[in-house]
Amino acid sequence: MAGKLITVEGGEGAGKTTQLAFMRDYLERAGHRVVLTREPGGTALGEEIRALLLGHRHDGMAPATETLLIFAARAEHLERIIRPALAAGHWVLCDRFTDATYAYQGGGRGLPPERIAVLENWVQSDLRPDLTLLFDLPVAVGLARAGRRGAADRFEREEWAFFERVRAAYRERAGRNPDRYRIVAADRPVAAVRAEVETLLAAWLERV
Ligand code: Z5A
Repeated sequence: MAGKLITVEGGEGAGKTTQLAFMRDYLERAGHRVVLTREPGGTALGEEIRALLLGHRHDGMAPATETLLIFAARAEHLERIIRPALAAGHWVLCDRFTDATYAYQGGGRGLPPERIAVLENWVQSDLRPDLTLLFDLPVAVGLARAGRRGAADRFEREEWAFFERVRAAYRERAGRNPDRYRIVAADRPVAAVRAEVETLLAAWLERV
């Protein structure tokens, strides 16, 4: 595949969405066609699954159900959006991807990572992100930002320890995959985060 898959990860209120538009513009200025998308979601079916996952109609959903719904949305997303875009040589910029499943369903909910790996291998085959930016910040800072935004979704109502496990799982994965991950210190003003993102992208672009 000629295109590249770049994913952006982090806990609640990390500032991913805020920086994604800048990242798209930056990559387009570097001469790439960019498809900006998100998970769960990115397709009509995926957005319906997202509404089931984030809404409160199914509070207490079993972790296995949650994980299978996420991978169902991911399968559709890969088939309809991500693989065609990469095959056409476009760069895909995705707000969350499978690292989020390892962090939230694995770290947060306690699902064994081996189970997630089975689904990852089945649904994605050998497709993995080329680059992942992890927006890392203390849980308290992220939750305060998310709280200012309005009503909490099903994940945002979780207990504090859940978000600490999510953060730990992300950091552990980043530590084990230093070639793919770049950690962004997200607990700083928007302009400072943006400057770091630009530096990281510029350095990475020189290598690919
Ligand atoms: N999920 C999962 O469990 N498993 C999976 O495999 C996948 C997802 C793929 C998606 O919801 C949920 O799905 C997610 C995990 C789960 N959990 N939750 N909730 P989402 O997309 O709605 O949630 P999110 O990805 O966490 O988005 P977010 O909370 O909006 O975070 P964000 O995109 O990183 O932040 P933001 O929208 O850019 O900024 C949040 C607020 O902070 C906003 O008011 C900004 O103006 C402000 N902000 C942003 N940057 C800054 C800085 N630098 N300083 C101060 N204030 C800032």
